[in-house]
Amino acid sequence: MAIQEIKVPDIGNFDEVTVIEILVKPGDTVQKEQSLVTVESDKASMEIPSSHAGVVQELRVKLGDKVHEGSVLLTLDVAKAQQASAQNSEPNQPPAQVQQAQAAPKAEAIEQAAPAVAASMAPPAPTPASAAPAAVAPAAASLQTPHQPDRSAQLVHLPHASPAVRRFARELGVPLEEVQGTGPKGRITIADVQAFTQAVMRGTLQTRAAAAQRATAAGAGAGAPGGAGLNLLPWPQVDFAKFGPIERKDLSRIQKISGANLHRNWVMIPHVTNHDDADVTDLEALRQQLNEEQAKAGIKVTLLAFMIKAAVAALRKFPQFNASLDGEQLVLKKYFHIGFAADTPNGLVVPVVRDADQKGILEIAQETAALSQKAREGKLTPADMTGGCFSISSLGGIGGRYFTPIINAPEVAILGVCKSHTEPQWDGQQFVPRLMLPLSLSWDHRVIDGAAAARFLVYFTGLLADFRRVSL
Ligand code: CAO
Repeated sequence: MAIQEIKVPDIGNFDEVTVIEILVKPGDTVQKEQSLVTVESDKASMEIPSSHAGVVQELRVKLGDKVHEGSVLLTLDVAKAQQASAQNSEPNQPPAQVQQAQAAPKAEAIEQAAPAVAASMAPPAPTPASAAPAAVAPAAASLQTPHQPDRSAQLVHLPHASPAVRRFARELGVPLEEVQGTGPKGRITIADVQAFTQAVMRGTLQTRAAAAQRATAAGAGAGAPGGAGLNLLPWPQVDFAKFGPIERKDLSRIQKISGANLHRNWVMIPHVTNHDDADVTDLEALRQQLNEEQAKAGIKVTLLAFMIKAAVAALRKFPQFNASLDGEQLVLKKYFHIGFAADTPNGLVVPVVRDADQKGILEIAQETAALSQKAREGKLTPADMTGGCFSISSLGGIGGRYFTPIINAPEVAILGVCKSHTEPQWDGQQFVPRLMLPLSLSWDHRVIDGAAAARFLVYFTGLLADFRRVSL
């Protein structure tokens, strides 16, 4: 017997989290990366994967326990897993169909435990009561439970759903206890949560919380408020196969999670996007020179590193961009962690370069390259993706002119970047060819005014046009 203690890994900025679900029991065989427990801070939740394969010997935590990095969750007999895998590789294996049937539950668990939890660790967007846009806030709010449920009751009476479904519901603000499960043994599936949301949006169903709110409003003689509910048409139900051949494909886990986060952010944050072009002719010459110098060291500098550095300078000058809304307060950050959107085969993730103010261009370039690689391999940890202050979404390596990036809550602004191109610019006497970089800045109008956004973008483009100013 070889016993291995499985401990809580680095969980980012969370000092202490609460165990809200235990997903295994003594005697269970677990795979490496399989989820063992779900933990929750006051703002986010995540699953803790196993660092080893093995058979669970002893649970060292129970529901409601507080744990931190290094806390022992359970012990595993890793030798048993090795024996099992050795046996599996021996002849006399069962026929293929039987093997598949046996492997199915494991595969599901591993899928749930995929390491990138970009969006699930992003704290939910704060929803201040005062400034939310009237047209959308009530619909979104109708999915929320107004009162924090009794915590001990929540821990004991968990609805029958997998952690992934539970998290998906939490992100949409869906009260799981009101959702009818259609899976095996009444298990609630992602589709059930989606159906619940659609029914609420269509108005054919209302949550108990919304019903209670309406009853209160009616009792107070308020009547139906004009702005309540989006009152949208039902989502079109189309039999696509009627029109031609089709194929159905499940969304990836990251797509489901990031989709729910993007949807929430897009609906709940009043976005405005400003566009401008930066003259990066001189910066591009500097970048190429640096790349020639650094070729031997294997360091490649792209515009992204310069933009991260320029973003730090702009955030310093305009601190309301380095902020988050918390109820009726603005949290102004004194640190500079810059996220960048990375396109991966499984979907969009946003790794974060920490303390970018304390790093040089070469160090940032190396770090973004390493984080991008990790992202594409699905190896980012929650710590790699949390704590961002401001994000950059660069489509510059692909093309296009401008787009309207969605703010990565609880941040209040994001910069979209497209491909630079040479075009004639008037220098006061004549047109000269200059390399221009299209930029799009989306900002949260609850926190930032149009004039401040324009100043931010003018300042930012000025930095890229004359990068020496970054150090001023
Ligand atoms: N203009 C012109 N060329 C650019 C450029 C720009 N703005 N930005 C990058 N390039 C060039 C690079 O210099 C590089 O060229 P060479 O190979 O000739 O040197 C090439 O484009 C590829 O760059 P890259 O994309 O690999 O590197 P990056 O540091 O610029 O970006 C990353 C890294 C992770 C941001 C990027 O790979 C990525 O995933 N972008 C997509 C982000 C995304 O999906 N955003 C949308 C979010 S909303 O859905």
